[in-house]
Amino acid sequence: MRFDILTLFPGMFPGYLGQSLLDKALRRGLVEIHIHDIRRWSKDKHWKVDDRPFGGGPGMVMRVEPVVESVEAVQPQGDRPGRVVLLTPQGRRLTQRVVEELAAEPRLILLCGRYEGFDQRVIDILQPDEVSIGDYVLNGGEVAAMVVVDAVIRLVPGVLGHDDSNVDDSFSTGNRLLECAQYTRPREFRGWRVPEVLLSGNHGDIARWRQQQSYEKTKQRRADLLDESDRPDADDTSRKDET
Ligand code: 6GU
Repeated sequence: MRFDILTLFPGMFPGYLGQSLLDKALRRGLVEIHIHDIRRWSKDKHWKVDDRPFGGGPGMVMRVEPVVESVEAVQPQGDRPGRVVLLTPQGRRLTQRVVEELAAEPRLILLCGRYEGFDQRVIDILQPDEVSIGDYVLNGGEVAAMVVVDAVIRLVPGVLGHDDSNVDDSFSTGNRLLECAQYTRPREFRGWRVPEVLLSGNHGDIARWRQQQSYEKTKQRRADLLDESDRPDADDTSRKDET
């Protein structure tokens, strides 16, 4: 899968790209990431890409020409134009469902904004998929783009150790419940013991206990994620009850 990231701050990415899972995916050729500095497409002698808003008001607006021209220059660099995703707090909210949708694309062009946003004509011309990572304000789309890459690459076949390890992730199509508590050695620390059932070797009991724990935690913290079929005793044969 190929990502192209268009940004005014290309220096923010190398540290992130070197992190272990991503670094390995890049080295194995499963994922390709190209970073592009939007300023390269500025016609201004100071490489300016923003300007004051018509009608007045605080802040600066990203100009239409360098942004549109940067996307149009980058698109032919791959075998396919790719889906253009614009990171903005005005976008649809990123959820695991949206992540799954984006992971199905062979190429994503992630456009990071700064300042007070883009000239509206950027959106009118490019018709991007506008995505927000949540209801809070970031200084720019760069961190949001890293979030998108991070969530999407986990779904690229071969990136994770074994191919199933994302099916059970919280919020994924295979499991919309929160993860249950996990334990490893030692069996006891400062009097805090690992639940007996996990040491029992009884896989049926363990699976039921985990399902129950996931359900209880989700009910307490995120009841909005639950529906009737999520009850651990619900009569359904979907994979979450088999595990
Ligand atoms: Cl994608 N950009 C900015 N600037 N702020 C955000 C965001 C994006 N998503 C949530 N807040």
